[in-house]
Amino acid sequence: MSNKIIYHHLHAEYGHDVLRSWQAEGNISKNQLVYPLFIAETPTAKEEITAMPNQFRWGVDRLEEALVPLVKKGLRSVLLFGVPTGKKDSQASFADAPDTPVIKGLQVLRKRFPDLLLITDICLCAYTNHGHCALLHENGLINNKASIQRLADIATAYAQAGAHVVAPSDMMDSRVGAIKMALLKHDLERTAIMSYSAKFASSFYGPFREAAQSAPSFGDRKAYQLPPSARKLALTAVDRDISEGANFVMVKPAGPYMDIIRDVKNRIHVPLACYQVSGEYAMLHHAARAGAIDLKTAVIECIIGLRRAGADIFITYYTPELLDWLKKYTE
Ligand code: PB1
Repeated sequence: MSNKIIYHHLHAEYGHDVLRSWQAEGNISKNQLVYPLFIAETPTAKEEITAMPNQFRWGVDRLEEALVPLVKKGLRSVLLFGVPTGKKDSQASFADAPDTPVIKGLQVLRKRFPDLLLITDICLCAYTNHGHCALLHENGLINNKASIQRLADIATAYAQAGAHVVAPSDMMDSRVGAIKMALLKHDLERTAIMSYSAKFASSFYGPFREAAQSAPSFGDRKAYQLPPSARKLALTAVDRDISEGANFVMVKPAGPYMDIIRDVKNRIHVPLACYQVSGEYAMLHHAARAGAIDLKTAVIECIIGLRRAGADIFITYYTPELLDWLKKYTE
């Protein structure tokens, strides 16, 4: 053993919980949590989502029941997904119909929870009869031009119904610019855009597709969601969306893409969201059920990791639990 004195004793730097909080890469507050919420077409519905235990599709008449306990615990933001039952066609017509679940939900939530930030997912997949996130040409290929016009119409309708933020998750080229122009045309410049910019063709969306009944009826989404191997392409997509007017950008999924989160964070000057998707949610849930992990410590560790990677906003189905757990997350 050399007689050299070790001057830097790391244990001294994190032996107390306050010291550990000093070491934390940024704090995590309840304001940074966004809870994805499924709105069913039947007003009185409360439908269990088999693939996502403890998650439900809620009818607009039961949104108060769903959200009062969470708002009391400090929930500040929800991300709304409509789940239409039968009304699907080639133009995604029901997406912005006056009685579509998201518009009805926005009207209820704006009145009942005036302080809640309302974000709406903007996509076509739940409303098209083929389940793709785009309108298609006769030959089945993506009709990008028609798709972004349709997405802009839907975003405008949701903004007019009370959405504070519209979040295009479709991955069509130039949809952010199209939505931005439409919002400005309708004097909706106060509506923010959160773009799902770096969204990958992931295997972790399965439970969501059951929840939202939005799986593609043929093929897959590799033609418009980023390849999991694409690191540079993610940055190009983020640059493009910010240049077209995105106020916030997102990396999705979250856990398997923490390098992308860090790459993007180092590059941009707008808040960065990450989406801990349905497959990540289910994986943690079932691992805990199997006794492989402790759910609370594992979920908190994942969120701390996403914060360390650079995320500022956490879209997670574990929001209800984290509203309780966040008190002492740096232990
Ligand atoms: O939790 C999740 O899995 C989110 C799925 C996500 C919702 N924006 C999309 C992924 C997909 O099904 O391809 C839906 C696409 N608009």
